[in-house]
Amino acid sequence: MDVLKFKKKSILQQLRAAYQPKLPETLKGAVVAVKGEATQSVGNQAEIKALFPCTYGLPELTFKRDTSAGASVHSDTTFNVGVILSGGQAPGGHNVISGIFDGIKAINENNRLFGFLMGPEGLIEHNYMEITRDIVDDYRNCGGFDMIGSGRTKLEKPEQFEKGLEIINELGIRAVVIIGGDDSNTNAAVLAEYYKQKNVPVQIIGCPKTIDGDLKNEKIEISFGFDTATKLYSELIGNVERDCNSAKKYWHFIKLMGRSASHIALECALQTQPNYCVIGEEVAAKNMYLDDVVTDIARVVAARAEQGKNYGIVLIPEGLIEFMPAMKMLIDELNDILAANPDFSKLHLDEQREFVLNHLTPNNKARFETLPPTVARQLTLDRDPHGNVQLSLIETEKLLSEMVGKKLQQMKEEGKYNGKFKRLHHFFGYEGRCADPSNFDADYCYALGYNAAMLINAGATGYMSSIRHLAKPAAEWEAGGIPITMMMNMEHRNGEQKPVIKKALVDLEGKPFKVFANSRELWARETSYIYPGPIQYFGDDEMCDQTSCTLYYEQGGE
Ligand code: FBP
Repeated sequence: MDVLKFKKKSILQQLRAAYQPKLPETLKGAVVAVKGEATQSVGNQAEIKALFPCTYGLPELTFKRDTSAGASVHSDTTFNVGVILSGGQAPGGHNVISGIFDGIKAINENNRLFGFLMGPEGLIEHNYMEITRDIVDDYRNCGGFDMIGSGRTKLEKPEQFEKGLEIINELGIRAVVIIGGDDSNTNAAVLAEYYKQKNVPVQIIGCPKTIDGDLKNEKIEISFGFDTATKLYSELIGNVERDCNSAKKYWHFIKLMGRSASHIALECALQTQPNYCVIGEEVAAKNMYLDDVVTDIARVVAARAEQGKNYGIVLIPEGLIEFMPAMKMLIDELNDILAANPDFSKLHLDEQREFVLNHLTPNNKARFETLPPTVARQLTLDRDPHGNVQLSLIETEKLLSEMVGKKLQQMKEEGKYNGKFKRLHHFFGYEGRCADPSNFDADYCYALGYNAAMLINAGATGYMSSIRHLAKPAAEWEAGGIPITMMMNMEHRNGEQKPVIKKALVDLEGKPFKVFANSRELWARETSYIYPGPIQYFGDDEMCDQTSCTLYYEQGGE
């Protein structure tokens, strides 16, 4: 056997590369941009307008097919484009890039695409590569961000914008597409404003990316990556459910990624029907303390034990603790302490704890002291460059299961519980972010990228690429651009009030939550698990093109 003979790609990868993503009919040819009314930001209008004098109030753009005689997408003018992948990985990033590539090439074959390496840092440090057809073809419909890499550097300072401008000018770049979440698209808006104020002819276009699903609003129906990541987590949860239902001896506590919002947990609950799922937004609305959540889970465990079922599945959103008002106050104060003391991380671990205890106000100090030391320590880890707590590093699943165990012990002593409670922990997060995109994400991402190319051609800047009516077949999707300032409000970040894109949290009045809330008591009592199985890439459209339950219900599904 030739030991040196090894495969470069799996059979699935090879077959998947040949998949042609579906493009909305509107984008299959020449387009005209129809302008809507002037827009307003979702909050703090006066402040946002003052901070973005040149890009505030822009009209929404909707593309229509240009059916006039001789209309063509081709233009004789050539231009170059830069692209940045920013923040956490999300399935479909490579398809956004291939969409941009095909879009600009449809406009003029001589247009060129440059990828800045390892996120916004690549723009500032002038690390880039030209993305040629061979490279694009190698990554079509593949997961990951490894074509150019990603990073979390925050683009916020004029020095960074000026450094970026040097390389933009050197490469003759007319527009930069920033593919990122709410923070990265906030940066895109700031950058667009900066260049416009300086009268520099560089356009900035954002693309909505994040598995968390919290970058959405009336105009951006979902961020890409959510569909694939939740399908993959649901497959894994389904497998754990089946194992659980086979052995009937463990309670599985599964933490799911998703940062602050609980969209991922809710979607996975709708797909898999676990015995319990915590929704952070509900915890906040009901002003629940950690002990209230623990007591409720213990109630379900005890009720199942009465039926002889000493097993079950609990889903926990990674951002849960931020939703508990008392914990939120503690985290906010810790954020400010850490922001004001940049050398904090250089202290020895014991000194760090001491430092924090000396700086917290009395109520927060008391709260901090009652937390298990590992969790307390995890709360003081470095923030990300946007000032966010690194929630993925906090072991909420262990914290909750430990506390539920203690509560059950107490109930046992009071004669209110007589079961067995063996627990296991899981965290599903990173394994979902680089999966090969589902057909939905492959199509959606390609359309977002292709549409970004059309926005550039239309001269737009400070806009987010928007593809709408996503519950319909891809051919009927609507394409256009939404001014990023329209999604912004002022929030407290890193000890200051900053303009940021408003995060979308789970709407407790929305249909996805209502469907869940109406079923959860039944799922708690009866074992009603659903095993969704793996993402299907080939087969009936009905199976392969399924959208998420969240999108389905949000768009009127019954
Ligand atoms: P984005 O918001 O940048 O898309 O990142 C999402 C996310 O996957 C969160 O769900 C998670 O908390 C975080 O990234 C983890 O960040 P890191 O990759 O830096 O560990």
